[in-house]
Amino acid sequence: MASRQTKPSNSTATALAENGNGERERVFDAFRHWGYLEADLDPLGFLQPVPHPDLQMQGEYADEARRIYCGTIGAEFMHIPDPACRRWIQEQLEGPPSAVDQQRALDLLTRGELFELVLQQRYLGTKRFSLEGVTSLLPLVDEILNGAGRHGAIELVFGMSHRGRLNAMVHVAKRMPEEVFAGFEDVDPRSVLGGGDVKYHMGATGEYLTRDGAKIHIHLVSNPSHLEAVDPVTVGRTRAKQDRTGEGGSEKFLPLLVHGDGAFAGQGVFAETLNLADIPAYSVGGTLHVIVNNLIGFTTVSQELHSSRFAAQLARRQSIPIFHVNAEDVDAVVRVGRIALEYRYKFRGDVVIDLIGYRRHGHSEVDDPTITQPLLYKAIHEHPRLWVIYAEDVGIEDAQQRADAIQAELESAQKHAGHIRKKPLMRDLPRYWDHYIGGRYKSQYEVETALPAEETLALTERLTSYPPDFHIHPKVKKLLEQRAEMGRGARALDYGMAEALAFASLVKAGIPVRLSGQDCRRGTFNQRHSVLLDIETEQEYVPLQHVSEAQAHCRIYNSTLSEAGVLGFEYGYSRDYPETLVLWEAQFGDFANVAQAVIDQFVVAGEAKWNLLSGLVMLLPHGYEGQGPEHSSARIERFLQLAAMDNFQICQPSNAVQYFHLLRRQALRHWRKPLVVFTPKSMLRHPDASSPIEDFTHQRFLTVLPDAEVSDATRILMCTGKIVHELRAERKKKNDQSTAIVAVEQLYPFPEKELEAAIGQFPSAREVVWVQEEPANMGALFYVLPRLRRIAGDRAVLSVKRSASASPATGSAKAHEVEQKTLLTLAFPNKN
Ligand SMILES: Cc1ncc(C[n+]2csc(CCOP(=O)(O)OP(=O)(O)O)c2C)c(N)n1
Ligand SMILES: [Mg+2]
Repeated sequence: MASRQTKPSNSTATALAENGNGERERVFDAFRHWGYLEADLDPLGFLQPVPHPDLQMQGEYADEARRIYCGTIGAEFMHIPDPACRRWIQEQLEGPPSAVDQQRALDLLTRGELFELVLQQRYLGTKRFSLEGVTSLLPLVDEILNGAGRHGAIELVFGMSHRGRLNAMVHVAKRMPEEVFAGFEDVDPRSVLGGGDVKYHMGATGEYLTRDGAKIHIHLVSNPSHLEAVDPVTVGRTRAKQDRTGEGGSEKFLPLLVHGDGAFAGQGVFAETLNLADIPAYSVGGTLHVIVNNLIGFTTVSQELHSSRFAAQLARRQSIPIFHVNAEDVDAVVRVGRIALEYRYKFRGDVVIDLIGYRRHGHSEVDDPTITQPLLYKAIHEHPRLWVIYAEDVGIEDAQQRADAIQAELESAQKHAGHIRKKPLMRDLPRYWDHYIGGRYKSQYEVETALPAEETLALTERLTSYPPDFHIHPKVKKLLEQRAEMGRGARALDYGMAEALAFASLVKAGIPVRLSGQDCRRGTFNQRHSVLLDIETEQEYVPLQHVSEAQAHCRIYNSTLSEAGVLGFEYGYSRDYPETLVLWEAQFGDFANVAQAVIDQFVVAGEAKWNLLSGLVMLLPHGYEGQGPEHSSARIERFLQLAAMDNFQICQPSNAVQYFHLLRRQALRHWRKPLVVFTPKSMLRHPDASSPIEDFTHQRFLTVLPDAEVSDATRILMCTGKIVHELRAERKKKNDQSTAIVAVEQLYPFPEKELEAAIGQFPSAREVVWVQEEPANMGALFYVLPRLRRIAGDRAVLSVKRSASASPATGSAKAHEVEQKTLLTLAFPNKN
C-alpha cells in the first residue's frame, strides 16, 4: 500500500516535556536508534513490532519521529561512526519524500506478476522460483537504475540467485519474454549434452532505459546453485571493469547483489565478500545489496535461520546502513532505493536494502508449503496481489485494462517460444574477449617464453634496485644482492627470482599482473619480497612498479583471511580482464578447500556451463615436509578428478625456470584456461630446484622433464613435484646407472606424447614405477596409473606411495622422515 498508517503506540509512559531543540533531538535520537524495531515491515503482519523502552513516549515530537522511523521504513544507521553519514541519512528520512512515478511502478509490478502467472499457467509443475510476494523488487531496481543513470553509470553488474531471476532477466536485463519461455520448452537438448545450465542460473545481458532516457548495460552474472557464491565473483568482475576504465570507473560500473534472507544470514562467503568492501585491493566504491526477504528459506523460518531479529543485521559489523522496508509500500520501496543509491555514490560504501515481503508459492512451484507453514500459507492465499493493492491505493483506474493487455502480450510471446531456437541470453561478450579462445588445447597455441639475456639483465637491474635514500632491511638487502648475482648468471636462479622475472617481463611487455593471497607481498615462506619497506619510515617501494616507463601495473596485495571470498573475487576479475595475469595464492594448498565451491562451480565448470572463459592462476603450496596433516597436501587428487574436456591446467613445476616459463606461457598464450600450480615450500630456495640463467634465455615450459643423466635404464621412476629431487639425490648416493627418473610437470592436459617419448628413450626398461609422497588414496596415483598402463606398452606399471590414509600426512616430523626414507628405499629396491 502506498502510505500506511503507523499503529498508535500503546505506551503508557508519560509524555515528556517537549520544549527546545534539544528535547526534539533527544526524542528523535531515540527513534533514530530504535525506531526500526517498532516499524511496520511485514505485509502479512507476522513479524510483530518489538516495543523498545526508549520509545515509550508520546507528544508531538514522538508522533513525528514515530511516523518517520516506525512506519514502513525501518532504518538502522546509528551504528555508523561517521557523523556526516548519519546526518545525511537522517536528512533523507526526515525530509519530505520525493515524488514517485506511480504509473511506471505499477506497470513494473503488473508485468512482474503476470509474467509469473503466464509461466504458472503454461508450465505447471516446473520450477521457476517466482518473485510473487516481493515483486516490488522491480520498481526498486528501476529506481536504482534511474539514479545510477544520473550519476553516469553505464553498467549494472548484477549478481542474484534463483528467486525472481527469470523475472529479472526479462524486466531488468530486458531479455524478450520469448527467450525465457523458450528455456521452458527446452527445444534444443542436443546442443547442451553434458554441458549448459538450468534456465534460472544462466547469465544474461541487455540494455535498460532509465526514466531520463539513459541507457545502462545490464550484466546479470551467471550463477551456480550455491547460494552467495556469486557475490565475490560479481564484485571482482565489477572491479575489473572499473580498473579497465581507470578514473571514474566506480561511478560507471555499479554492482548490485540480490540475496535471499536465509542465504544472507547463513552463508560465510557473503560475510567474506562484505569484509572486502573498504579494502583498497578489492573495493568497488560501494556495493548495493538487496535482500529479497520472504522471511523463509525453503521450509525454514526466520527464527531458525538467524540469531538476529533480521537477516540483514549481519551487515552491522561494518559501517553499512540497513534500510528495512515493507515490500507492499511501493512508494517507500522506491524511496529507499533512491536513498540507498545516493548513499553509495556519496559515501562510496555498501548499503543494504531489506525488502520484506512474502513468498506466494512453495520454495519452488512444485513444492507444497501448506505442509510446513499451514497458517502462513492460509494468510498468503487470501492476500491480494500487489499490483491490485497498489493500483487501488494510488487510484490508477485503467490498471485492469493495462493488465489485460500485458497478459495478452505475454501469452502471445509464449506461443512463439516453441518456434524460436534457444539462443544464449548473454549475447554480447565484451570486445576484450575478441582475442582469446577457450575449448580444447592445440599445440599451435604455444608461444615463445624465453627472454633474451640482455633483457634478463636489464630487468634484474630494476628488480634489485631502490631509491638511494631508502633504508632497506639488511636481510632484504642481502636477498636483493643475491638476486642481482642470479640475474648476472653468477648464481642459479631460485623460484622467487624466477617469479619476479616472469612478472617483470610481462608488465614490461604491457601485460598487467595482479596477485592476491594471504601474506603474499612478502610471501608466506619469506620468498617473494615484492614490496620493499623502508625500515625507518615504512614507506613502500615496489620494484615491479619501476620496471620501465610504459609498463603495465603489477599489483600484489595481501588479502583478507579468506579463501572463498578472495578466490571468487579474483576469478571474477579474470573474467573481465583477460589481458591481465590474475593469480590467487593460498597460504598452504590445503586451505583452497575452503573455496571448493568457487573451484567446482566457477573455475573448472564455468566454460562448460556458461561458455565463459578465465585465465586465473591458483598457486597452491604443496609438498610433504613433515609439517603435519594440514600443511602438506594441496589435494592434487581432487583437482585431477575435476579435469575433463581441457577445462583447466594442472601443473607442478619442479624447478625455478619451469615456473618462470609456465607463468609467462599462461599470460602470453591466447588460450584462456584456469591454471592450478602446485608450488614448492622448502624447495623455493633449494639449489636442486634452482635453474641456470641459460634456461631462461632458451627453452620453454616442458610438460615432462625426461631423464638426461642415464643412457640405458632398466627401470623408469616417474613422479611429479619435490620428490623428483629426492629420487635424483638417492640415485646419486647409490650410484645407480640403471634407473631413469622422469618428472611429470603438467598433469593435465595429460602430456601423453611427451611421456611416451620419455619412456621410449629407454627400450631396455622393463618397468615403469609411479612414485609419490602422498598416501595411496591421494596424489596423482589413481589418475596416472591407467594412463601409464596405456603408454607403457608391455612394461610393468608399479607404484610406490604412502599407505592409504584418512589424514593427508603424519603430525610427527620424525615419522615423516621414516616414511620418506621408506619411499626412497622402495623406489630403489635391491640397491645398497
Ligand atoms: C550453499 C547452498 N546450500 C543449500 C542450498 C539449497 N537451497 C536452495 S534455496 C534454499 C533456501 C534459500 O532461502 P533464502 O536465501 O531465504 O532464499 P529464498 O528461496 O527464500 O528466496 C536452500 C537451502 C543452496 N542452493 N546453496
Ligand atoms: Mg527467503
